[in-house]
Amino acid sequence: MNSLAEVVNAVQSRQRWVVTSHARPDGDAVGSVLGCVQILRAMGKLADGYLGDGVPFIYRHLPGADAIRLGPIDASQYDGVVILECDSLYRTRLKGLDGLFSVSIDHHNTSAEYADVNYVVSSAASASELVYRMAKAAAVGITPEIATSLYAAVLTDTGSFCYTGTNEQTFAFAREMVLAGADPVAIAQQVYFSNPASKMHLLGRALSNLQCEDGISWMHVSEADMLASGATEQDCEGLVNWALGIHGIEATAFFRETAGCQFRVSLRSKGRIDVARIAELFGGGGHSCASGHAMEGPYDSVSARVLAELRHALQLTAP
Ligand SMILES: [Mn+2]
Repeated sequence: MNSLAEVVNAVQSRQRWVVTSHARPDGDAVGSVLGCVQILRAMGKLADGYLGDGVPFIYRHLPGADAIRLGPIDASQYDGVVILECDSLYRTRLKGLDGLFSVSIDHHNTSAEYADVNYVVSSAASASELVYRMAKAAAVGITPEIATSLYAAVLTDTGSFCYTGTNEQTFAFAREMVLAGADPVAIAQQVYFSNPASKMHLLGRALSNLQCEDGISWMHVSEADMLASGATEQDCEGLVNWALGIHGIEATAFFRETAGCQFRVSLRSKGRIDVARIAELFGGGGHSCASGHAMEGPYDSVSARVLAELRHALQLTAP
């Protein structure tokens, strides 16, 4: 892994930057990209933010969100790319990045060192904390706009400071952001109390098929559920957490049908089992407490394969 100084040097020595993150961006992806764009500009660089799937509804109020581009990228217009929160270029689902000098900043413990410069710190609770470290190392002052984006990122990536990995460092970072002008109440209201109604209708459908068994819970939404709720892909974000918040449940799986017999699987754990390892078995990845992957097959066989792995992991870690 490279040092923070090497990251700053790499940025200083090139002028025109793409800043991007993974497809189906979450709050950390959006907030870290927006903050990083502002920080690079404060370093005197040209910087443009790209997200292949655009900015989800609940993050559109963040400063600069309306200037995020969808791609494809014209590599001749840039000298490098900062990739946040990705274990490969492929995760961005953006075309045009291949030839560019690349800097990877990530906090996933499954992250590979695929870029020219790699700064991966799995102890950080959000990628935004690492973006902040870069700003400090480059002596960039944190404006209220940067603070707002980076705070929204850590707020959402820690599940409002609840998930495993949240520690005093996380609160110290959040405090810095509030001191720099982030308004925690306004940000929380925009992110958590501004859901489209379709998301709540979809949640109702998911909860109506919730199942629990010996420490594991699971639920699913079908294409028909999506249609009946008027829901979009981004309405699925976070639904998985509802099935984890049950007494005695250690891990949960959320299955979403994306097309006939194609599923997105989200896994969550309270900490006893490592769900990143399970997602990796199916070609995905993530954190020990939050991971995801894609699978093919009828729902019954897809869910049976995932639940078998969860049961196995629970047995191995039985107290
Ligand atoms: Mn993250």
